[in-house]
Amino acid sequence: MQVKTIPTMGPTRTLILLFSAIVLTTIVSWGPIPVVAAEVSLSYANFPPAPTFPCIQMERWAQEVSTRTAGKVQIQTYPGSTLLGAKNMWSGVIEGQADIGCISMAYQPGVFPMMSVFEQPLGFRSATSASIALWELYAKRRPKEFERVKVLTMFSSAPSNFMCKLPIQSLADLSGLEIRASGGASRALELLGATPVSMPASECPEALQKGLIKGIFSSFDMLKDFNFAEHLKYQTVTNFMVYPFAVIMNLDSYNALPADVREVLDGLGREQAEWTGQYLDAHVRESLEWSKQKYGIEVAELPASEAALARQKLTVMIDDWKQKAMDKGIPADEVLAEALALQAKYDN
Ligand code: 3IO
Repeated sequence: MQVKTIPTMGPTRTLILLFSAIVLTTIVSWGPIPVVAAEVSLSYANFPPAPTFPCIQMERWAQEVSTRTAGKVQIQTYPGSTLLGAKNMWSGVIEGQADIGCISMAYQPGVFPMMSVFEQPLGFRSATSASIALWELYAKRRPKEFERVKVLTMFSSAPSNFMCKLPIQSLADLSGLEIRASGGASRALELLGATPVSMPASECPEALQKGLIKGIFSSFDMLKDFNFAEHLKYQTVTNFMVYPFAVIMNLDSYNALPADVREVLDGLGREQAEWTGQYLDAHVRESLEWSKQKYGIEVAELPASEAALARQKLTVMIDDWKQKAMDKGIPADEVLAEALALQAKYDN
């Protein structure tokens, strides 16, 4: 009887095969070796397009958080309403559809009875001073209206001005003119005799294209970042008011973070407000220069007598804000006095 013997490998071949198997298994199971393993990944939603200042500050913040946590935290950014849009940002973050989101307070009238003092015609002269004042008032007062979220930072637009198809040299020129604004700024336009058309900044390009509006009342960064200088040739400086923003985080997402990470986020609040204000003030100058060179825009001040008349007409807004705030139990006189004291401190 013949016994068939199974051919066996020599010891050298066995070792080579074993070694190859170990190397292969290692490569397959580890994958490409990462530089640092991110332990936490957070989504950050924003409504306007990537080149605009709310998204520029978002990228800067994401980078800072990554650096300061040594790569432990990675932020996935979603500009241009790709995760949440202007109108569902607030509820979307509260519900956890995004961990972090950027809101323009003017898009939710009535929701922020205290911090909407910054939507009133206080006459801040720069985004830097308004942003620091906004953050400091928030940090001091911690208003109830934000208690369902973690506030990571706040900042404001630069002062609002008219960007228009027609020159505006007087309040008479504004009469009945369809101008886009939002929140407090829309109320201001109404008091000045214009026809405010309220919508988020992200909807302006379409409204302009369709001819629904003749101009926009907001800050001059938009001339370049949305290319509005192409169609809105006449700029009128008013500096009546700003648009306040907040960067908010889902409470459960924040509370689930390790303590050292929470400390990094908390430590960035005021710094980010100041960084954003400074970036924006410089960018407004750049935007105006660019718009002059490329499209030959004209920039004029509202004549002093008209500006004084306008400010006079707008004072009723502050009384209305006070009344609404007091109805919600807010010490409106104190809050307004604090906002004005911060303005005096940082505008000079
Ligand atoms: C703004 C909003 C998104 C992108 C650029 C911007 N520049 C000024 C604002 C202020 C604002 O919220 C608005 O609606 O005009």
